[in-house]
Amino acid sequence: MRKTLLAAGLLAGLTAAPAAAETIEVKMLNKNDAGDLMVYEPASVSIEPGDTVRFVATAKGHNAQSVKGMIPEGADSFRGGINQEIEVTFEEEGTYVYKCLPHLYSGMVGVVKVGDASKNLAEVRKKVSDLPKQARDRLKPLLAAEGS
Ligand SMILES: [Cu+2]
Repeated sequence: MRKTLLAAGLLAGLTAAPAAAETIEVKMLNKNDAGDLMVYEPASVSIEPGDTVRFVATAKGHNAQSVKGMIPEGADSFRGGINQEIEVTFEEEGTYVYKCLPHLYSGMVGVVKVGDASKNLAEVRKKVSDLPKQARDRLKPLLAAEGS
């Protein structure tokens, strides 16, 4: 009897537990298969709070760092060094824009959408105009998908 209760309790605990956190890889590339230069691949990822993105230095000379004013309020900024593989765990829901510092003018930007990405999307879109043209051109379609 005691054993049965214990097993039932364990089972209830398991079903109530949130899905295990995942780690998603984003490659830093000089060129992707489509021929685009200085890109993150994939350029946009959708994850859940608590998930981690690993920025992989597949090609040399790149980094990944959050763009000021283009992450949710209260979220931690992040900054990897050049050629540094970093792992960032995203806790706050919303849209995060990040860049490669040496290649921002070549449009090397990416987006991480965490949970309800629409939360700060309006604020993020307002800041797009502050970026260089090639970064704006890359970002606009990435930020358009949310439909709000
Ligand atoms: Cu780069």
